[in-house]
Amino acid sequence: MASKYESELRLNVVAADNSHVYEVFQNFSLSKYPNFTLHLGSQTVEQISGNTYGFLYCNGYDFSTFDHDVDTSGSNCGQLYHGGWWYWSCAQTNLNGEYLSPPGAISTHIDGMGGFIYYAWKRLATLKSSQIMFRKHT
Ligand SMILES: [Ca+2]
Repeated sequence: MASKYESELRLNVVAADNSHVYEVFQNFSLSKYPNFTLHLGSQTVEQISGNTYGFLYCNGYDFSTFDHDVDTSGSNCGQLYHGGWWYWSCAQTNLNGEYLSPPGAISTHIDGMGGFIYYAWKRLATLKSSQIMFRKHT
């Protein structure tokens, strides 16, 4: 069951060179514990062209972690990708993946896929920061 209030979600992503993009979705909600299924609703701002494998492709999936494997892969995506995320099989957006300091390099995990990445935008280069913000519609 989705939350009672629907919200707007904004995702900000910053690359190693400080370039940044954001995406906005309307009618975002999460289902309840334990799976926290992601419901992104409709996308109203898309700054990453050809967003295949972006955040939108996590829509409808459960939040999967190494100790709560509810992704659709036969593998344990949380363990392989070093994060918890709305993995499907597994994902090319890994915003809880390995953080490298300084950012920009490629993670050694799963040929780079285990890093803090947004593949649709910067491929395997690890990112500097990301934020997910949401607010209720009033
Ligand atoms: Ca799995």
